[in-house]
Amino acid sequence: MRSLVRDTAVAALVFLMFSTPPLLQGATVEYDLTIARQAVNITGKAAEGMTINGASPGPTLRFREGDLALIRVCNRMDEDTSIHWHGILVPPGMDGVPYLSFPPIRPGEAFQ
Ligand SMILES: [Cu+2]
Repeated sequence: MRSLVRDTAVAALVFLMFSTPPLLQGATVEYDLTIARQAVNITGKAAEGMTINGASPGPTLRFREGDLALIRVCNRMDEDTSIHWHGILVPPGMDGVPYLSFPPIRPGEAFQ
């Protein structure tokens, strides 16, 4: 009887080990992005353009699988805007398609 209990417990443990996906726990990676309209010079001729953190294109955001991304986007322009995370699986209310899946970021406001 004792052997049956032990064997059952071992079988249950093995089942749990192989039936649950590995838990990916990464770091919380935070970025602050500020969208603004300012002078840019990409082609050798100065012009006004949209920048992210003062540059165009904006910074490269780096994550590892399992990380939790915490991104704050601040709109310093005088019109609505957003950042669309095209091709990246994010919750629908955070994918940055204004008027479709979430309201745009109003001038002077931020979204996190
Ligand atoms: Cu898209």
